Amino acid sequence: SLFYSILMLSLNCSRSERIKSMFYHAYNSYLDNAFPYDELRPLTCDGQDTWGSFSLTLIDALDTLLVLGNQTEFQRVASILQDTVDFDIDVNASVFETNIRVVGGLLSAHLLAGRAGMELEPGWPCSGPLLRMAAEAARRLIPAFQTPTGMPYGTVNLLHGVSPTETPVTCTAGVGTFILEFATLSRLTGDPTFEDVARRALTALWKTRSDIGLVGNHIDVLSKKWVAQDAGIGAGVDSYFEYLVKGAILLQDEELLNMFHAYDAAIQNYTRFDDWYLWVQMHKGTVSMPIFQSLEAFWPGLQSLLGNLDSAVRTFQNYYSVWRQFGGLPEFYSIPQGYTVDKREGYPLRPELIESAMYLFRATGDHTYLQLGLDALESIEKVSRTPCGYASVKDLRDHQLDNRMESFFLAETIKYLYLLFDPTHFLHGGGMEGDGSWEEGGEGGQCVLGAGGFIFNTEAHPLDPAALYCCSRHSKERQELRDALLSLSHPKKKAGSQSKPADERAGEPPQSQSESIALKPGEKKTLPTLSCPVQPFSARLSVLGQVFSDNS
Ligand code: DMJ
Repeated sequence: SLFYSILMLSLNCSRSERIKSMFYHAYNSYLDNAFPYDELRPLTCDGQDTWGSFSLTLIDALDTLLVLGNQTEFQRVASILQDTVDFDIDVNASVFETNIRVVGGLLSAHLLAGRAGMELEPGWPCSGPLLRMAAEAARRLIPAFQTPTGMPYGTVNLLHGVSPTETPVTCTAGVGTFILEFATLSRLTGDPTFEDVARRALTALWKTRSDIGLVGNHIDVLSKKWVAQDAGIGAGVDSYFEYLVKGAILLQDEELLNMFHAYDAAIQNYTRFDDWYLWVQMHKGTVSMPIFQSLEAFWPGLQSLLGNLDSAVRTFQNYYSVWRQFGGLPEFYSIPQGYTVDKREGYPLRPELIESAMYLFRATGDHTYLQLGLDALESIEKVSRTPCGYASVKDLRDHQLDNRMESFFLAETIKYLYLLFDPTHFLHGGGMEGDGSWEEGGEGGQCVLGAGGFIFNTEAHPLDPAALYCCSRHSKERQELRDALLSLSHPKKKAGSQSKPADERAGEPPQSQSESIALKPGEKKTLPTLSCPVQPFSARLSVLGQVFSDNS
């Protein structure tokens, strides 16, 4: 009824205001006490560098400012970042984290700059200062991909490239979580390098799947040997699957979707029990860890993007029951025991369950998902709020806190919460629905932007498929013109014949051998230690006293 709709609208409005005030409490505190460090320390009220030295929280939070409607602060911060952030630094950075948070954050800010009322240079969205910054950051990551397999190292020095002592062992997500940002870069700028390396890594990873169609958790990027052989959908793997689905949607790429479907069939067959997903040995399919990890809570949302609503809804219910038990999602939850796992009782303010709630509410309209949003709002306020921000929960059983507020709290958790309660937000897409659903861009306003919805990268940074299409079209037209002119001056040279598609190059040596840090004859091999963007997987496995290593 009309009364009910008005009531819901006003309730959602007051929730939106509460979420905004949460954001500003944390954001202002970061600016006042932690900037230019990467993160705020909410208990000691100061800052620290964590994933590099790039004022990470500010980059990660930039597009959230616009999501909350704050154009002026978006403009101010965008120009501060242009003036202050320098990637020419002697810092060892995670290739994965720098990509999803820094490259992803800058790309989405670039794509939203028009809506933020920024002065746009001619040619936007195919050029612009934030796009150049994103490309600069990504260029610093490229040396990591120069391995014989094309799979990247986990860490790269932004100034010197990959250290000769760097471990070649990285996690699956660290290999397969680039296609969204790198293809966006390539298609906006016309430089194919980024998309090529991301595709080469994806192809190489695909070829390493086991006979039963599963991938493990950590791989040696030089030898292609699986070092940790647990297959599942959580830590170390999660966003690989996410990027196959979202890459397929963003790029209209059937090959990526087919890869996902093949994995999904094996995942459903071997790892799903009562709509929970367990960890299994990648070659045998036998259960290795009957555990739910909080990172896995993105899965129902991903399934809903594919239209698999029934199973998504049931899995969400399982995960929501864990949230209700603890007022948050513990990092690990033992399914048979129905309880947290030793040393993994924390909740570092992660977004995944809220993210799934947002997708499922959009898909079903069921108010269960709003209820989860309310629960999250209440418990984060009650347990995590400090005078100086919001603190990660060290232990959900006694509400001890950690002196850490990860940048994804402002980039993802708050953003998804806000979007959950604002179903007509322009980021939900849907043509005429919502305020400012689309805008004009490109040279001479020839592109319609935003009308096809947005795809969120794994750090909740929205990317616009229409911008990719628009800029590819322009660069194709320019290329055709160049080729036509070239063929007039060099009639024999066949235009466009110089580069092979990335998948045909899979398995070939890296293009730039001089920059490769692959072992050369006579060089000493360092023992592989595990390297993962989240936490060493060995540590998590040792919780159960089970480490699967390949001795064959
Ligand atoms: C974020 O950095 C990303 O969502 C990533 O995919 C997983 N970990 C955090 C949030 O939990």
